[in-house]
Amino acid sequence: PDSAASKRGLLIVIEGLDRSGKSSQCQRLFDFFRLQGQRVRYVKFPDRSTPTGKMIDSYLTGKAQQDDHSVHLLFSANRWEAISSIKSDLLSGMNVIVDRYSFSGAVYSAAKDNPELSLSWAWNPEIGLLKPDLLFFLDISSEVAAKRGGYGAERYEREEMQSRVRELFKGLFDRLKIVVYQVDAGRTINQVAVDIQAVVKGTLANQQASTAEFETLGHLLD
Ligand code: NYM
Ligand code: MG
Repeated sequence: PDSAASKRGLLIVIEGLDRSGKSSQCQRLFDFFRLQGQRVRYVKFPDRSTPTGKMIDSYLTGKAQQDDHSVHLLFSANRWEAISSIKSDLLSGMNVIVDRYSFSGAVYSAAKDNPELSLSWAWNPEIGLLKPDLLFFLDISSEVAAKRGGYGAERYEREEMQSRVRELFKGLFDRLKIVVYQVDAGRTINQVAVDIQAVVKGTLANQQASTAEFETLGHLLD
C-alpha cells in the first residue's frame, strides 16, 4: 500500500449561515484528524489577524464604512493572500479544514441590497482559488439559527439577510461543478459531527496517492 506520506492532505471546507454550528464542527473534525494521528490545520475566513482582515473586522463591527465592492474584494484578497501557505501545507501531507470560503464570499455580498453586486460579479474574484476536496454545507433555516442564542451585533447578522444568504448558497451550488454535502444542521453537535466524519472517513479510505494535483474554482454555469 501507498505510504500516507506520499499523499497530499485534504482541503475540507465547511460553509453555512451564521449560527449554523460551523466553528463547533470544524473543531470536532480537527479533533477527529488528530485522533487518527493525522496532521491537520484549521483556517478561518475572514482571517481577522492580517492587514486585510483588520480592515474587514472594522467594517463588520461597524467601526468603519466601506464601499460594498471594496469590502467584497478585501474578503477575496484575504483568501488569496493565504492560499500559497494552504497549498504548501496540503502538499506536505497536512489536512486543512476551512471555516467559510469563497462560497460565503459570493453569497453574503450578493445578498446585500445593492444590485451592482450580482452573484456572478461576486463570484469572479474567487476563480482560480483551490477547489475544496470536500465541501460541507451546514443547512439550517434562518428561523432556527436565530433561536440559537440570537445573532450577534455584526453587520449581516439579521434574519432577513440570513434567509437571502441561504437561498443564494443553494443557487450558487447549483451553478458550480462541485459536489456539496448538505448536512441538516438543526440537530445536535454530535449528530452533525457523525455525518461529517462518515464522509471524511470514506474519502480517506478511497484517497489515491496520485491525487497530488489540485483543481481550482471555475466560472459559474449559466
Ligand atoms: N463573510 C465571510 C463575508 O461577507 N464574505 C466572506 O468572504 C466571508 C468569508 O463575514 N457574517 C461574512 C459572513 C459573516 C461575517 O464571518 C464574519 P464569521 O464566520 O461570522 O466570523
Ligand atoms: Mg458570525
